Amino acid sequence: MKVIGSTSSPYARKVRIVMAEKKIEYDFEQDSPWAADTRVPQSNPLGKVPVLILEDGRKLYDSRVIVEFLDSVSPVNRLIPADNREKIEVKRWEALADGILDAGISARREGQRPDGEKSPAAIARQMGKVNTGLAAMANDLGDRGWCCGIDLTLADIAVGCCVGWLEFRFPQLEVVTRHANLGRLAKRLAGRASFAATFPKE
Ligand SMILES: N[C@@H](CCC(=O)N[C@@H](CS)C(=O)NCC(=O)O)C(=O)O
Repeated sequence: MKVIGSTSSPYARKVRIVMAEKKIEYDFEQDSPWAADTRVPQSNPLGKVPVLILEDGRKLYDSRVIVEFLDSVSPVNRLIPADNREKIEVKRWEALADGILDAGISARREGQRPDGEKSPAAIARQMGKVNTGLAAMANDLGDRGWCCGIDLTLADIAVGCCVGWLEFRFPQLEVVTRHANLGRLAKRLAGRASFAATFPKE
C-alpha cells in the first residue's frame, strides 16, 4: 500500500500513525497539494491528502475513511471498538479533533492571504472554533488517561495529531499549557514510536 501525503499534514499523520500501530507496511509518497507541480489531483479529485493507494490500484480518501478501512483489514491492535456505542464515541472524538484542525487550517490559510485581502473576522471565527473545540476536548478528557476506555484508540490518535499540529503551527496558543490534561496525553503519545516517527515538519 502507498500513502500520499505531506509531512506537515495532521490528517496524513493520523493515517501513518494508524498504519504503524497496526504494523501495516506502506510506502510514503510525499506530495504537497499546494505545490504548483502536485500530482495529488490525479489520485483524489478533491486535491487533498492523505490518499491511500491499495495493492489493486484503488484509491481511498479521506483520512476517516482510510483509518476505518485500515482498522478493518487487520485485527492487530484494534483502534475502533466493535461495540457500536463505543465506536460512535471514538468517531465523535475524531470528528472533534479533525474539526478543530479544519478550523485551524482555514484560519492559517486566511492569514496567509496578502494584506488587504485577508479577513480578520473570518480568522477570528475559525480561531473561535479552535478554542471552543479545545475546551470541549479538555473537558471530555478530564483526568482520564485515554479518551475512551482503558487503552489507546483512534480517539487518542486523532487528539494527539490535533494537539501536535496546533503546537507546530500555532505555538502562541500554548495549548498544552492552557489545557494541562491535553498536554499530559500528548506527552504520553509522543513516547510511542508511531508518534515520534511522524512529528510534523515542513
Ligand atoms: N477531511 C480531510 C481533510 C484533508 C485536508 O484538508 N488535507 C489538507 C492538507 S492538511 C489538504 O490536502 N488541503 C489541500 C486543499 O484543501 O486544497 C481528511 O481527513 O483527509
